[in-house]
Parts: sequence; structure tokens; C-alpha cells
Amino acid sequence: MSAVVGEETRRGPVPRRTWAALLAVVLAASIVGVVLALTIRWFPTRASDHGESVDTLWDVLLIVSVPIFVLVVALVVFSIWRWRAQPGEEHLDGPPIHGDTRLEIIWTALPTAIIAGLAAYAAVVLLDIQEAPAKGTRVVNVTGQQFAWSFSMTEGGRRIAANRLVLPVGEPVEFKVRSKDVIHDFWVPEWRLKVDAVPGITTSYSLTPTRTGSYQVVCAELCGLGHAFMRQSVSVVSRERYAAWVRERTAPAATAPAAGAGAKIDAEQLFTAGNPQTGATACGACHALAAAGTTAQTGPDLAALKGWDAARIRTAIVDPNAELAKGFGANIMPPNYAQSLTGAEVDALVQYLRKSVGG
Ligand code: HEC
Ligand SMILES: [Cu+2]
Repeated sequence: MSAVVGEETRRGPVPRRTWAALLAVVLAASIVGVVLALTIRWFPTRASDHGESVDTLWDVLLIVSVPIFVLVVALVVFSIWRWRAQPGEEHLDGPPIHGDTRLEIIWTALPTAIIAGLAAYAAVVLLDIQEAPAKGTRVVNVTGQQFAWSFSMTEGGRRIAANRLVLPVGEPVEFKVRSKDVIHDFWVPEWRLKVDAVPGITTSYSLTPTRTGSYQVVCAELCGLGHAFMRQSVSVVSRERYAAWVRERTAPAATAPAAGAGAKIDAEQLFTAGNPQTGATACGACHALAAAGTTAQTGPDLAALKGWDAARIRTAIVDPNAELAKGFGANIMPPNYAQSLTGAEVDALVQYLRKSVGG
């Protein structure tokens, strides 16, 4: 029973001095931890009017939670060290634990107060963000569909549909988000807001883009095999450039065919990188093609196209569900290539594929 004798000394009450030292360590580590946490750049550049309140909320969460994390870890490590088993004690039970009402009240009330406080603060931020948009705010319809986003808006009485979103800086906009199939989530990290696109209902949020630039529209809800490729771009431009874009989009005889005829199309580039500007997802993200050096297996290896004529390949690209490759499901290949690629680009891809597979 020698172990019990050792217990008397080592397991007695912890001296005040030790508690004080532990507290000092916790305080110092908390300060270092909070400074470190606030120094890290957690998010990309802020580009909407709501960015600041979201980032401040995040900072407050860090300031509150880092010391709690440090305290819990310190107590665990201290307990492991101080009350560790000595050789020969492996089969002994620890002493029975009796309640300590004061301690129990403290460790219930304190976390409750902290959580309630943070929840109230978060609710205030959320209500502020969700404030109804002013009358006359520009509305952009956002539609998610496996695996692409499409956008539409009305300018000067005309509807503009696009696979790439263009917006003027400094003007409020309300997004009305819908889905044609499964749940997606409309997210532009730089704007800090996101909302689910849920079939059957319309969700929304409003913000004012505060910074020009090109940002990614990301689907933030796992929506199927092509989810990772469900990325498009949004360009926030000056009001003048926006007006020019609208004119170009609403002009009766679009200038697009002329531009398309003039520019040489790089089919291999289209295949491996797609065109984020128009919302055309890279084919190589899903298909293996030896000539392009891609190895993805979400879709069939396109070596299978040997012997296909141009028309059949063309249909496979613009109407993927018309004929399904054996062993592959429907609705995986994006259905929007007829819109996100020009006719000339589809032709170039068809030629490129025929040449690549030798026939
Ligand atoms: C998100 C993944 C994905 C992307 C991106 C994608 N595909 Fe597909 N593709 C598939 C799947 C899955 C199938 C098989 C089901 C079907 O036939 O629709 C397929 C089928 C095909 C077929 C028919 C092949 C066969 O053996 O029947 C062709 C041709 C094709 N894709 C070409 C392309 C081209 C060209 C692009 C780019 C413009 C592209 N795909 C982009 C997933 C994708
Ligand atoms: Cu998704």
C-alpha cells in the first residue's frame, strides 16, 4: 500500500503558488494566441459593404475562443502531469469524486453567458446584413443547376442573360437565388455572404460591391460529382464599363460574331482550362484525353470517341443527356455548353477531339 502513502503528498491540494503559475502561463499563452489569431489573414480581400461587420464578428469570436481553448488545454495538460499514475498504480482506481456545487454553478453559468452573448451579437450582425434592400435596388436572378450558374437581370426594360456576372461597383444589388435541381449555395468569398439555392423556393441577399475586380462565384454546397467545378466569375467594374457592357448585351446586332470570327480559338486551352468568363467548365476537369494530358475520371476517357463523326460529338457536348455513355449517369456533364461556348468554339472542340483520337 505504498502507493497510497505517495498519494497523500502528491495528490493533496494544489498549492496556491502552482495555481498562480498556471494562471500566468494561461494568460501569457492567451495573449500570444489572440495576437497570432488576429494577425493571420483568414479571408481574401474584402469587397462588399457587409465585409467589415462579418470580419469583426470573426475577430470577436477569435478573441473570446482562443483564451478558452488555451485554458482547457492547459488544465488538461496540467492534470495529466500532476495526477499521472506512478509505476505500480496501473490497477488502482482514482479516488471517488464528490460534487462541488460552487464550481458546477460557475462552469455552467459562465459558458451559458458567453454563448448567449455571442449569439445575441451574431443575431444583431445578421439582422443588419439581412435588412431589406431599398426600393429600386437592381435585382440579379441567380440560378444554380448541376454544375453551372446562370445569371439574368433587367436593364432599361431588356432582359440580359449571362453565364458571367458583371456588376457596377458601389451600387446595391439584390440576388434572388434559385435552383433547378438540387441544393447549391451561392458564394463569393470576397463578399463574405452566401445563401443556399434551394429547389422550389427563392432565397436572397443584398449587398453593395465596394471594390472592382474579378472574383470567383463558388458553389458551397456539395451538389454532385461536378460540384468542385461549379465555379464561375463575377466582374465588378466601374459604372462606365458596366453601362458599356449593358449596351453591348442589349444591342440588336451583337458585335460578338465579328469578334468570334476574328479571334483564333485555342481548342486545347478550352479543353484544359474552360472559360471562366463565360461559365464554360474545363472539359479536362472530368475527362481523360491523352493529347491534352488530362487524366480525370468523372466522365469517360475520350479515347472512346474514335470513329465518332463530328455531328455525334457535337451533340454529346451541347446535349449531354441525349445519349449517355455506358456506365455514367445523367446530369453530371454541364448542360450549358450550348450557351457558354460559341458555335465556333464547339466546332473547334469537335475538330480537336477528332484529331486527338485519330479519327
Ligand atoms: C462535370 C464533369 C464534366 C465536364 C466538365 C465535361 N464532361 Fe463530358 N461527360 C461527362 C460525363 C459524366 C459523361 C458521360 C455521361 C454523358 O454521356 O452525358 C460525359 C460525356 C461526354 C462525351 C460522350 C462520351 C462517350 O463516350 O459517350 C463527350 C464527347 C464529352 N463528354 C465531351 C466533353 C467536352 C468537349 C467537354 C468540355 C466542353 C466536357 N465533356 C465537359 C462529364 C463531364
Ligand atoms: Cu455544388
